[in-house]
Amino acid sequence: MKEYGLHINGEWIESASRETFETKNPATGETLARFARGTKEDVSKAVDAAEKAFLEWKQYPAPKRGEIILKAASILRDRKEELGELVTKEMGKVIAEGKGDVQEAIDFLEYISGEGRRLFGETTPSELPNKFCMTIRQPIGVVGCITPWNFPFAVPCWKLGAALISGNTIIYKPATLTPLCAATLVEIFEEAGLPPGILNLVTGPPETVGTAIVEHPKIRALSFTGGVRAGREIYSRAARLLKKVTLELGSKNPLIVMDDADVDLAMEGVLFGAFGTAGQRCTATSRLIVHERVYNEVMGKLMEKTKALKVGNPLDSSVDIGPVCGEEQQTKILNYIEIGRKEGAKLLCGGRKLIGGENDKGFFIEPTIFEATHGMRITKEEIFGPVLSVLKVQGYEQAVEVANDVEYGLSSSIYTQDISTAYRAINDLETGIIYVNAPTIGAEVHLPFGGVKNTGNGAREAGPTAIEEFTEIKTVFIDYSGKLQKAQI
Ligand code: UN1
Repeated sequence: MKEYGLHINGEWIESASRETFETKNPATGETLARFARGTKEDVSKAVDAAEKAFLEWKQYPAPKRGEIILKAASILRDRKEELGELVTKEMGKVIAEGKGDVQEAIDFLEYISGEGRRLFGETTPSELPNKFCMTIRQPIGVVGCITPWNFPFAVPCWKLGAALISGNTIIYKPATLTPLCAATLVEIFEEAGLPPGILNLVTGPPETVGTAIVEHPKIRALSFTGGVRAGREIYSRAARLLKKVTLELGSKNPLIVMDDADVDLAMEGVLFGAFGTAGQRCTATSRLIVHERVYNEVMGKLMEKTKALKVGNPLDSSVDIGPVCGEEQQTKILNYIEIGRKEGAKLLCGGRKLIGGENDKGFFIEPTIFEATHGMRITKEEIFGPVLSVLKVQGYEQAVEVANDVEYGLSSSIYTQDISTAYRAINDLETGIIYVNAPTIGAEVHLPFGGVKNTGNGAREAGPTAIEEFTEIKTVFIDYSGKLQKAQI
């Protein structure tokens, strides 16, 4: 079995604890590799290396940094099939989506490599003669990137790519469920020519490695994607050190089907949105809000299509839904299903884990649909699994009211043929991302990604906004008048 250490200053080293942990295939239970369990001391060591490397990396011309990132993208492209399989084996999403995860990483790295030739500042006239004003973007220094397991290539690349092009050096802590994808990504950046010390990988549990990153005074910025509870903890601890923090947290994404919708199209969207990645996307459709006039038609079609979904080993290309990512996830999801039952939601299909034979080795849950009432916990809390709550509404106003009445605001969707309704929804739905006639998942990398309310703190990853997270603006005044000129006086 492969063993990995921590990657610090360009070398694979043992952790100070000498302890290890394993990563397993959630479909089969097979152990994939063993990893070093990092400690606070290891994080400090990584920060020392990153601090030193920063001195050189920040002087490296940004277009040259872009070339390394582009090279990493091309290695990912050459190895897409194999890496897609790795995602599927370690995280459990079906193989087409495993490759999609890698493709999203490629897309973003290609996109952000070009930012090396932009990193635009602004120029503006001065209020005084013979004086010039502009802004430039500068890197922050050593930054911490803490990433989730659900997109083990795409989401890390959003963060690492943007941090690197901006000239920062990185302490990278991947989720403990997907360290093999992370280590492979680090190897790829190294192969692409990234000098030592710039990207340091410290694997290990959030309580030790995560906390050490959050509390290390020399890590000036943090980028975190994960649960809302952890996000709150990170934000408050980092606040004491006045760190710059980007948070991408929970969601409860609604998909509205209006009475004039193309119902067949909408049902395809719901199926992909709710059960793609076994519902383990920040963007997953977790609430289906249906106009009463099409309710029966929607439910009939939805049940029929959901019952036809095949759950199983995600490497089998005929499978629609793979396992959820580990026992903890499975327990949490099953617990929510139980909560739904107890609070009186009507279980329309699914609701169980798959048992017997090969199923016992993995963590499979049937696609589950509840007919629910707005306000139940299953309609308000993030479940992060293949569980959909359906809510019947009387019309547009109520649909929007229900859609917005949650603490989160990442993604939303409306199916309607009416252009006015579509534009009203674009205006009215309180989310950072909205889709018209498409499900809540599937954002493209050259547009900003992020949410409002408790989904985060308003920062946007990906797109042209990606670099904001990782740069400081410096304001420059150049006075060539040869005399002291006093602004405002
Ligand atoms: C996530 O779930 O954290 O929009 C990211 C999507 C993907 C990214 C999801 N492109 O569904």
